[in-house]
This record gives sequence, C-alpha cells and structure tokens, in this order.
Amino acid sequence: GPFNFKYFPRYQEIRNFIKALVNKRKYSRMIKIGTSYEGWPIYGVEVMKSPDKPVFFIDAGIHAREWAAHISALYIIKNVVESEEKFADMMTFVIIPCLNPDGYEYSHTTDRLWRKSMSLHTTSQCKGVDLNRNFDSHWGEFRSEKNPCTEIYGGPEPFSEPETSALRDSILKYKPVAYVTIHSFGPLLIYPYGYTKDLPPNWRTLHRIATKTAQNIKKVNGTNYVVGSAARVLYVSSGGSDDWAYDKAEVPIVYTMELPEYEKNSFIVPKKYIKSLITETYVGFATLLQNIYLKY
Ligand code: 0X9
Ligand code: ZN
Repeated sequence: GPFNFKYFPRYQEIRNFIKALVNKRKYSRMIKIGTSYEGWPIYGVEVMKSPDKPVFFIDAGIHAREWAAHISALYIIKNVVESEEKFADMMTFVIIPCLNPDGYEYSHTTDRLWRKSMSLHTTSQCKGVDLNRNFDSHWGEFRSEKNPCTEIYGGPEPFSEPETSALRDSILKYKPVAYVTIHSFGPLLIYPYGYTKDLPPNWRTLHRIATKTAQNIKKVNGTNYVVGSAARVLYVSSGGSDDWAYDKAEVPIVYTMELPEYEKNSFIVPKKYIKSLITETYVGFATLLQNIYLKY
C-alpha cells in the first residue's frame, strides 16, 4: 500500500509518495533540484498559489543517518499539500525531504550510521563528504577535516558536491524569507551563526520566534527544545548550509532544527515513536510559519 508513516521509507518510496500526493492537488508540484553523485534525482515539492508570495524553504536529510528528519519533512509536505488553500494563501513552500539520497540509501542498505554523501575524490579511497561542511561560509575553518576518511570531511573545495550545489542554486532561485534545515539529534532549535559565537544582526527576532516555537512543541509531548545560536548552544563549526543561507543568500530567518533523540545519544528512532515525533515537529513548523507570516 501507500506509505503510511509507520516505518522509514527508502528513497524510491519517498519519490512515489510525493508523486501520488501532488497528483491533482491545487498549487502543488513535484520538482527536481538536481542530481546526486550516484545519479538519483533530488526531489522536492513546491506549493505555490501565486508567484508574489514570500517563500518558506525547508530541507531535510543533509546527513544520511538522521532519519527523523526525512520522515518529519514528509509529514510537513503531506499537511501543506493536502491543506490546499490554507497554507498556500500564506506563503510559497519549497520542501526537499532528502537532500542526500546516496547517503540515505547507504544508511538503509549498508551502514545505518553513515553521515556523509557517497562521492569519491581522486586522492583517497574513502567515500563521502560531510555536506554540512561543504557550503561556502568560512569553509574549512572550524570542526571540518581535510582528510576524506573522517566523518566531517569538508570536501576538496566549497560546493564541490552536486547535492550542495543543487541546494545553493535552488535557494538562490527562490530567494526565500525563511530557510529551515532539519537534522537530528537534539532537541535544539538553533540559528546562525555556527562559525562564530558572535550573534547575527537580527538574533532577537530569531530567538523570540524560536522560543515561541519551542513552547508550542513542548505542549505536544513535553519535549524540551533548547534555543540559541548554533555556536553557543552546540559547537563552533563552519561550512554549514544555515550560515551560508544567512550570510551569502541573505535569507533573514534561518534555523537548524535538531530533532530529539529517542535513545540516549542515538540517531535511531524506534518505530513506535514516529507518530509523536512527526506530530510535534509539524507543530513546530506551523508555529514558525505563523510567526514568519506575520512578519513578511
Ligand atoms: O554539525 C552539524 O552539521 C549539525 N549537527 S549534526 O549533529 N546534525 O551533524 C549542526 C549544524 C549547526 N550549524 C552550523 N554549525 N553552521
Ligand atoms: Zn545533521
């Protein structure tokens, strides 16, 4: 039967789900923003009623093993597409549920804890670039490695990877007012910067919206999101998509959402928690949307 959010789907199933979902829906279409290293199309959903509305851009799955992210993005897609008028009246939505299909598939077939992409760079036998170290924002400076055999290899140069280039081009094309990138695990709702403990110009706005969002999420299952700048709340690391979107693409509202863990220090989400995970993450999305809509 069709995908029902009771397990974690393979990439082919994500494709089929999106295709069936947007079929005959008003304002929704399936888009392809690029092609992965191994040749998978990188799919997304665009929900647009009219081209003059501000754009809310979401991605998930930059990191392969963070399956909580992909499935939560799919649930947001389902709700936005099926609402037809309700959300499309407010903003335009672009949602990419799996930016790193090669790594995602590999985390299903071979290594559940794979983080990176699957590309091979000439000097090494080791595969994969940490896509969240490959963006052109203080690239290679902090918590990023030059050795391809490490988990946080930043790649040979900024945007060396087809996946990060595709995201860059798509963000530059849509010029969103808000960009949310979904990861795990936290729970954290963090804003720029990641490359410095200095705060960005509009950090008060970012902090206020994040605080409201965390409060609303808490009402669902009691999950306690921690709010703050990436570098202050988590660690200093550079080359991330959030900092690039904020500094280089000039997106004013940017968050990295680190979804909760369900076993101590683990990316594994037992199936029985999927429903509570996607429900509360959706409430987080809806709260962000409300606040961003009021401001833009
Ligand atoms: O380290 C990362 O890329 C993110 N954490 S994760 O555990 N999902 O790998 C955090 C990124 C926060 N943003 C920046 N440092 N720019
Ligand atoms: Zn991540």
